[in-house]
Amino acid sequence: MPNRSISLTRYLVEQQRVNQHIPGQLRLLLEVVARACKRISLCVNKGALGGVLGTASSENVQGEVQKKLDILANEVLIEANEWGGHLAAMASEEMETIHVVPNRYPRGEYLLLFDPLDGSSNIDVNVSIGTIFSVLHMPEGGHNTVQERDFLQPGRQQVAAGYCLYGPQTTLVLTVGDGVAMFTLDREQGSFILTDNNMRIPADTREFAINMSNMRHWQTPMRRYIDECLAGTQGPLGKDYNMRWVASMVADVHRIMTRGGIFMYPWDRRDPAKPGKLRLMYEANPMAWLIEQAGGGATNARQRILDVQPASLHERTSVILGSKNEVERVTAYHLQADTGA
Ligand code: AHM
Ligand code: MG
Repeated sequence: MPNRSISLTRYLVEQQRVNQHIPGQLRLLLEVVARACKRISLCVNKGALGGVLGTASSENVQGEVQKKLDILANEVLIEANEWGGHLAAMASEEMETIHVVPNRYPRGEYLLLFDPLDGSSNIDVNVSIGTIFSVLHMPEGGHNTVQERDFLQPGRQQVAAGYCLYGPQTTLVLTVGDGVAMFTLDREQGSFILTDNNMRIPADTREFAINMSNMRHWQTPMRRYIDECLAGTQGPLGKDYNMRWVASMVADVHRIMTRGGIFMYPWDRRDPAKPGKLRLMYEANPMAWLIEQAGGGATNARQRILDVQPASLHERTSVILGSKNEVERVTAYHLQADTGA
């Protein structure tokens, strides 16, 4: 049974006492994000009764039609975070440019990036969705005015990252660089309660997650790996695989955080100019850090995601993450193909 007395607040205070790496502003930031996620969770739960389902009459910067909940979740996160004095600016999948904290509020040291409602295609069909967030420190020698280039830091420089999954339970999964902790929302108490203080991903797996309908568009090394998985005990990997695809990265990653597996959204030929579907700064980076902190691996099929130097806020990337040995295998297949080995 979980120890019901450890709330998110207590966890953060105790982490600060032991490890000294959660300064006051960062703790406030994480509590505010968690509070915003609670509000989003309530909206998600109301569904049609709250009038939150369906499409808004707008598109985001990626040219994707926005859902009402995408916009609402974005507003909840901005309103909750802009007045507390802990942030300098925010960036979101749903906003073309950065949102600098208005002059009427004090500015803090941190930058917050988020995908307010990930897995939007699942909203109206009542399947799990989530919020993903990443926290960076303002670069040293900071500028008087915050600019987009302040955000363009490689993922290894994140100071906190997490996601909140709105599923049968609402769970917040968080890292500040000292392992991964999971909190479950207790709706009666209205608080997130620690339910796993050390999530670990097994190095091996028999479960993969990929949108198989894109198979004909993949590169050869990607097809090779999936062909080998499908060949099961008869093939070179010598084991039978299971497949899952929720089409909500948060839900797919959470399954991997819980029982292992490999998640892949590779580059494909549908739109060759795009390096992938998922966004580096507020989807791939936070997930990659969480996965690494839990003992897994995360690459863009060739390079560690956390080492990629971002060139723009909404940059896309291929994503291969999860159980370490399997991620290394897929990455090695790509590198071998590149060198003609
Ligand atoms: P979104 O941020 O617009 O919701 O898109 C990201 C989602 C991921 O959660 C998920 O892994 C992927 O897109 C699903 O893509 P597809 O519909 O191609 O399977
Ligand atoms: Mg998303």
